[in-house]
Amino acid sequence: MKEIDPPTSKATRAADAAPHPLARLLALGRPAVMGVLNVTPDSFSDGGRFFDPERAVDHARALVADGADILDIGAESTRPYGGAVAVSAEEEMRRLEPILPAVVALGVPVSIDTMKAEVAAWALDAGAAIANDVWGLQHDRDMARVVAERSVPVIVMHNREAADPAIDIMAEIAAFFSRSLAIAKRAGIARSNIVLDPGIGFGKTPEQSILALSQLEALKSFDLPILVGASRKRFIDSVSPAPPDRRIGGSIASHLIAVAKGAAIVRVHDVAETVQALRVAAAIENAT
Ligand code: HH2
Repeated sequence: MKEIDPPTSKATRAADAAPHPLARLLALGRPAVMGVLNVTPDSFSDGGRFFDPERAVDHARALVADGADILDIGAESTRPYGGAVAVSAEEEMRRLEPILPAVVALGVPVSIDTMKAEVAAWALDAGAAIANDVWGLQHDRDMARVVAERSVPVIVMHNREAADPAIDIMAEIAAFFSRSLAIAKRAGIARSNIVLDPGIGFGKTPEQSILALSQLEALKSFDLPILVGASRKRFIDSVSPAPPDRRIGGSIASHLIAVAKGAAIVRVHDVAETVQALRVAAAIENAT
C-alpha cells in the first residue's frame, strides 16, 4: 500500500511483517463492509436493542452471517444530535466485557469504537484489531500512543463540537485530517495503519454531510483508505423524512455513491441489504 513510516521498535517491525487482517481486506479489490454493534441503551439508530450481552453476541453473529467483513463495537453513544449520555471508561468496559471475547471469536476483525484511550487499550489487548476514534486522535491525546504501541490500524474520523453552516466543510475536514496525521506521525503510527473517515453527521449540517459525500473524491489526495458511515443518519431524513430504522434506502444510496467515489469501507447497520446492493452494483459495472 502506501508509504510506511520507520518502525519504532523491534515489536513494531515484527507486527509489520505479517499483513494485518484489515490490509488483507483492503487488498481484495472490493469494498469492505463494517457491521455496527452498539452495546448502548441510547444509540440513535438502534438504542437499547443489543444492550443485553446475549442479544448483542447473537446480533454480531447475524451480522457476520449477513456478510460483515469487520465488526465495529461501541459501548458509548456518540449521538451527535444531542441526547447521548457520556459514560465513564469503567462503564464502557463493563458493558463490553461480557461481549467482546465472544465477538472476537467470530473470526472477523473487530474495531473498537471509543474516544477513550483507556478503553481502546483494554479492548485491543482483549482481541480487538482496529481502533475507531470518532475524534481522530484529537480528543484523548493518549489514543495515538495506544495505537502506535500496538501497531494496529486506526480510523481517524472528522468531528467538531458544533456544526457551522458558514464553513467550507471540505477544507475543514482536510485541515482536521492534516492535524490528525501530524499527531499520528509524532506518535509513530505507520501511515499504512491509517484510515480516514469524513464523519458523516458529526459536527455537520445535513447539507454539509451531503456535500461531504458528494465531494468525497477530494479526500483521495491523502492517498489513504476512506471509510464512510452514512447508515441511518439524519441527513437522510432531511431529504426524505423517515425514522432511523426506515432509512435503509437512503443509507444504501449513500454507500453506493461513496464507494463509486472511492470509499474502501462502509460502516452500516443493515449488512445483508448493503452487501447485496454492493454486489449487484459491481456486477453491473463489471459486465462486459
Ligand atoms: N458513526 C457513528 C458512530 N461511530 N465511527 C466512524 N468511524 N464513522 C461513523 O460514521 C460513525 C462512527 C454513529 O452511528 P451509531 O453507532 O449507529 O450511533 P451511536 O453513536 O449513537 O451509537
